[in-house]
Amino acid sequence: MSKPLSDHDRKKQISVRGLAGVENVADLKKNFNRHLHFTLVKDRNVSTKRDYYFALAHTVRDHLVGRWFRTQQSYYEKDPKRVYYLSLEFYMGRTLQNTMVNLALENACDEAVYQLGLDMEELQEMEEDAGLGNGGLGRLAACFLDSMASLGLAAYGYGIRYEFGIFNQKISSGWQVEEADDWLRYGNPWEKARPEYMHPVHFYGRTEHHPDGVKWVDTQVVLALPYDTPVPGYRNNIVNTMRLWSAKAPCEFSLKDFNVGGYIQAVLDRNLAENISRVLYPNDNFFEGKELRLKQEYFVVAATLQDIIRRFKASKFGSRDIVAIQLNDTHPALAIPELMRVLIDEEKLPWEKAWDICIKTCAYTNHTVLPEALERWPIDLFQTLLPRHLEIIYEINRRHLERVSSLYPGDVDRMRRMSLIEEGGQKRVNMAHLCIVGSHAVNGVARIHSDILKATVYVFKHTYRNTMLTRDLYIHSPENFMIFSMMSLSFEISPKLNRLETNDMWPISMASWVWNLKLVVSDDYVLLNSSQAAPGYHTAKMIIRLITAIGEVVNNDPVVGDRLKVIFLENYRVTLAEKAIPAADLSEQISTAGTEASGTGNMKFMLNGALTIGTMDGANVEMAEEAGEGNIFIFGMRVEDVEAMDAKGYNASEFYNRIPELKQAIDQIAGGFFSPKQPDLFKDIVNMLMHHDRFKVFADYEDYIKCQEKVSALYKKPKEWTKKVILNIAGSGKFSSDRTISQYAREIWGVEPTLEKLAAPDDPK
Ligand code: D6G
Repeated sequence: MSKPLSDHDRKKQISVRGLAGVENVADLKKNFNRHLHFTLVKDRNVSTKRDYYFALAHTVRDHLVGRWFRTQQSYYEKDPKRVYYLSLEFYMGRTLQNTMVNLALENACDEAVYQLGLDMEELQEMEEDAGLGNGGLGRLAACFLDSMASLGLAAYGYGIRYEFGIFNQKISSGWQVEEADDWLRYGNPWEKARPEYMHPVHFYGRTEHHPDGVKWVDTQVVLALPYDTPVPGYRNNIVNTMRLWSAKAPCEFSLKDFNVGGYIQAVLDRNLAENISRVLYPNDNFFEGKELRLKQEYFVVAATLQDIIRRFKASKFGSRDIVAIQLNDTHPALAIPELMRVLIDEEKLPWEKAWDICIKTCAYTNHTVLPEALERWPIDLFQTLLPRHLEIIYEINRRHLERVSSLYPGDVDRMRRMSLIEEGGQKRVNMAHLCIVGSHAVNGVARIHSDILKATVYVFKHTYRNTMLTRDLYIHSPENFMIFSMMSLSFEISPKLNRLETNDMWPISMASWVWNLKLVVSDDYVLLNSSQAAPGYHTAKMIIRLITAIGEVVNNDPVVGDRLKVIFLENYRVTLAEKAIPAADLSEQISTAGTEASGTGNMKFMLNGALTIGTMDGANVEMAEEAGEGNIFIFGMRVEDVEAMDAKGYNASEFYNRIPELKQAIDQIAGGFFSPKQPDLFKDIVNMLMHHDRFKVFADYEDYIKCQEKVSALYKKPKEWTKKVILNIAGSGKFSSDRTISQYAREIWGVEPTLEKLAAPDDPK
């Protein structure tokens, strides 16, 4: 089928990677052929590239099985404290290469695939991304799973097995168009359904208060069917589990319709229940407030807690210690009232005891301070969907406000600010407040973000001695990006390092990779943009349209067209990031100070050899510290400057009228220079920038341009540029998710990374 590597390329590859592991090659080939024959039921005359990918995936997966059993068995034998990472998103990307790397099978697989006359890269390209996330929050969860396994923690990821992940983006005539991400269409070789661990999840109904406790009755039931995906640690033979729930209608679903002769309708209606796990909400940093989303949030929490309690009761030393539950943002915040409901209504524990367990168990990671992102669910929706949970939330709030009022008698304003229930207009539950009150630890995702959070959480901290706001940073950067980066280091940086002794070295250029994409490349500069707009976010879509419009004009300009290209890479996702990030020279991290909690791309670019132009925001602050301020291009307002400007009042026209180039750029956008056929196409963007720009971007414009001039000057001195690149890479070690997870383990979860290695099982022969 494919073109194998040339002998020259293969020798080059072997000389870079070494030949370790070749002893497995014969077994791998045998198992590959066995899977092609018996699992795929294909012979080589009719096999497609996808069949070959599946045969390879199954061959590699076989090596996980023994390790997975042994790891899970050892957890039952040793009974360590379990850590549960609850997240509505796990942005995993592809699995094949990561598994081969972590099991040290990569060289042997490369060789086996080569001997079979196939091309490894082509097979890898057949794997669908598991795009069960929007961006940083979901990618963080995926990296954390990797690190928890690599550090030997008895950890689990729990989430939803969305049938459709983040949409596929197509650019059509310059506009974003969304297509459904049918990632499971050809099957997923990495998951295993576990119907024996199915749990019921209840919705709607009403509560009955009896002398012996509260009953939640007349509910509608949906079943949660788990699918397990193995999560291998890095070369330690440990394999943890990511368990994702899929919604199944029970057999008796809509039976009343059946009784009146509506059998067909009753079967068709099963879809309504099963819609719960149908699709990921494509909103990043934005609260949409849809009922189906609240159902998803309760669905994952209710199924997961039943599983946690089942495992807790089955464990050998059961009562020895509680478990740790980490809430990835407020999305799984219902874990708090659900744990209270189970402990009180089902396990019959008194409130105080249940609350003590709840606080000790739960910890909360905040991901943003932007008000439009904060989850505030209307009380009416809660009352209908989760009536018992609303009662519990009211009781948590009653006790909480009693405590506030005893500490601050008469301080009504404080009570209002700290309440879990927001009054005024539509009554809502503030999920962040619920998490802060119901957890023993709250953390932000970068030091500056934790500092900003303190202002919000401060009041809570004084009310609850057990509410710890972590002072230290929790910065994350994916382990596997690091491995990919090491690959690009060996291929790209080492020639560069060699050339350090000469005068003709040049910073890594995107050109080689972009050429591979068969894009037209200029000799001098390529400006790459890649992003996705939430389908309902008009401004974001217009910004994408503006970028493509600028590209249409600039790329065809007779003067600059051959020296500067503006390219929009469509469908940004994990696999695209893995290619584009190591290819970049300059990373722009230009959020208005105080608005980006951490960022994740910033650290990945740093680690992969790009220099940064950025504001003092999110992780940029610590990147500057680690690389040295002289090795990063910092510009713009600091948080204090932004606050001062807010106090004084921001006036975009002042900057527009004072800075001629800014005025020219805005006038060109407004006057149709980039959209000659529709001159007013970008009027909304211009109007926003001139009159309602809460990010105040014009205020940073002048400093940004000055800073870009410094970037350009340095780019002309390749030796100095490269030195800074090396200092950045050297300084990026702190941003490893292994370090982050070690810190979470010790400071929040009360567990020690074991760094244990299990003995290898016999590999499949
Ligand atoms: C995973 C791995 C498998 C294990 C199963 C159940 O599928 O080896 O038996 O999980 O583990 P528990 O949920 O009982 O811990």
